[in-house]
Amino acid sequence: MRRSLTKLFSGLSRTREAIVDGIQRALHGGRALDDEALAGIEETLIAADVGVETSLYLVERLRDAAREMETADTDAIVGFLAGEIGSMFTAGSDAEPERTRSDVDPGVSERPRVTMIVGVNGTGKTTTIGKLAGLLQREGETVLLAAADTFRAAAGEQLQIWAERTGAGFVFGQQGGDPASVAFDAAEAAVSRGVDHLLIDTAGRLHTQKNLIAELAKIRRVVEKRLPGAPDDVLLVVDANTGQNALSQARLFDEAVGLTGIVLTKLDGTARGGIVIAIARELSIPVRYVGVGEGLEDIARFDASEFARGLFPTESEAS
Ligand SMILES: Nc1nc2c(ncn2[C@@H]2O[C@H](COP(=O)(O)OP(=O)(O)O)[C@@H](O)[C@H]2O)c(=O)[nH]1
Ligand SMILES: [Mg+2]
Repeated sequence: MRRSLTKLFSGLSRTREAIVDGIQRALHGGRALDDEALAGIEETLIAADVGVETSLYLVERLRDAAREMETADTDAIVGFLAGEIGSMFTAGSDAEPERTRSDVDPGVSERPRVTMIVGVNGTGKTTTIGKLAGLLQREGETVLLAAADTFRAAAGEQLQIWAERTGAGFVFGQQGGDPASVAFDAAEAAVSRGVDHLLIDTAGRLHTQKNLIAELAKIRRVVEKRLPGAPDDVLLVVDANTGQNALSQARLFDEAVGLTGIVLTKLDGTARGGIVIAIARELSIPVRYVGVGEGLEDIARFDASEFARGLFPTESEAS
């Protein structure tokens, strides 16, 4: 298997086992794919956080297909669902191309590409920045990290450790300092050092949510002022264990700061990885990366067909 597929495959193991077990239970005793079995499969998908609407849709498709299936065994059903899920992502990506400005703005190649990382506390923002820095540097790009989470004590030190581990540059923000001025200084430094990428870490919690949103909007404005067209990406980091709440977080942040993508973390520890499917179907914001562990290399660029295969691989891919 390709390396990124292996990561996704093992990261999705708990989700996969839960779904495959549920399908087997629903078909217990070789029962035909009758209403009761279909209801069991629907429950299984909902429990994996595929989303109610999407689960209903998949089960209806399965009901239609069942009439033409010779044998309704687990393999046939899993194969069918993998195909449906794969085409669901493809349909979504046709409708919504990646929302990055660098594609349309040729000036972008002459300045650092700026990515702001946002999301609620503890979802994995700082860790994701560390892993992203590693990924980009392994690809030969130069990276500068900005510690614009000045709210939480030790947030800066945590990011600095990632900078040291990956060899990325680092711009520090004093605890209690103004995050927007850290971002501004970092934008200056990124230009003067001539780096390819600036990754900006932000706070996930302030005294109120309103303050947080206002602060993120200010960081955004300040960066844009220094580097017209930036930020190129605003990525929301979401914990896969959050369940359907991930959708409301995404809507909130998108409205407030305009998201270009989602990073779904902690897929490794959850049996609810179906949230990726719900996000793809219910939001027009693409999942760009997934986090599959706490280590430096535990990140993968998200690819829809790899995801469908990671969730439901064929026998040869699984071996
Ligand atoms: N298992 C697992 N843990 C993760 C992942 N990403 C982050 N974490 C852990 O989640 C915790 C919070 O991460 P942190 O980056 O500090 O979150 P932040 O508050 O959003 O910056 C830390 O213990 C991380 O090691 C992941 O993909 N998988
Ligand atoms: Mg953090």
